[in-house]
Amino acid sequence: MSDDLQTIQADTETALAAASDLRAWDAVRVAVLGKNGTLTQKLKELAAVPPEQKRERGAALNRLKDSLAAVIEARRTALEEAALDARLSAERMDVTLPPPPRSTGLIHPISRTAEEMAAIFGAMGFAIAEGPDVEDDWRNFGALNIPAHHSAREDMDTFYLAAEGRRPVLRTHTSPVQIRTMLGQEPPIRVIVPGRTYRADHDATHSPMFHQVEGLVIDRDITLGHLKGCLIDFLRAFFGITTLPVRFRASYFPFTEPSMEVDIGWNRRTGELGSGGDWLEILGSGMVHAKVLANCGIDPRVWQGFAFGMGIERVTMLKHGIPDLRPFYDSDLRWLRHYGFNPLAPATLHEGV
Ligand code: 2U9
Repeated sequence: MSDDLQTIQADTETALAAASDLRAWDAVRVAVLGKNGTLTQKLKELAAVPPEQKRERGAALNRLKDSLAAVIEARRTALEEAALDARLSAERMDVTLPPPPRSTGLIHPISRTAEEMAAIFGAMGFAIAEGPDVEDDWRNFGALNIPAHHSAREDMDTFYLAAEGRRPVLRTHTSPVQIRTMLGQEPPIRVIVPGRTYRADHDATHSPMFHQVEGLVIDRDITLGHLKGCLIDFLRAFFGITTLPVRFRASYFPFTEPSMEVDIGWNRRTGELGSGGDWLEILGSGMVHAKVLANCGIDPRVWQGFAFGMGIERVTMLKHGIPDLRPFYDSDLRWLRHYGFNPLAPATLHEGV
């Protein structure tokens, strides 16, 4: 091989060895085999070679072209494999590592209770319904058969918002979401409604904003027996006490008839739930009032149902022995570290709640 071709071969091999990534490799390829590459240039010059040398020179150029094309291609394959190896080892995931430390965050007890309720009622076939915090007077009161003279409608109990014509309110319960559900879909209906609610109340056991979960079941031939069975099962699952005593006590709500308050057995002196002979009120319930069904276009002679409601903070305090309501809203990390829940262990019935 002539000197000039040997130089091209040696220079190309040196440059290829120095090319550490595909960009550098491509620059070498273009510099040799590209339109103005060193070897391409030699091929172009073949036309000017005297006829007696042309054959030999042409053959040498072609051999060199083939051999350089092969080494260039081999270098590309090697660089691609190295890049893939580097990516695979950089992206390697050790599935045996422990979960992240707790400093990554904790689930607030209110969220945890709402999740647990969703798991329990979800297993019974309930869906979750949600709605806006700002409601109109009719959905919050009128449709629910809450009469004009009812104390809940007083300014001192309810936050009314200033607006032309109508009087929007911060919902005092999540019940307007059940009104929306009944207006928006045909029975049968089985929903629970978790969410923020507002009342103009502020002391050690009342906050102007608190959380409720309410439930609504509408179907043919629903009886008080369904209400009792559903709530007894729920309370025993939620508090994790299979023998939890549950008592239904006659009461009054404008939106249910008959209405019942539900008590669970506990020990007033020690605060322990499940035994002790004392009773603690835990939620309200009843058969949906025929007028409320009719207000939502549902024929009470065909469809009946039951409803219930409870305060999330209250049941959370009882379940976990939290003595004071106020720190629920203080965002104090020391409190959250004590009462918060592991975000990587979500509430499921399968693991127990
Ligand atoms: C519709 C029909 C009926 C929801 C119900 C209660 C009883 C109740 C309170 C418990 C403590 C609210 O957080 S609390 O202050 N709730 O006692 N709620 S029955 O009844 C409904 C709701 C919607 C359409």
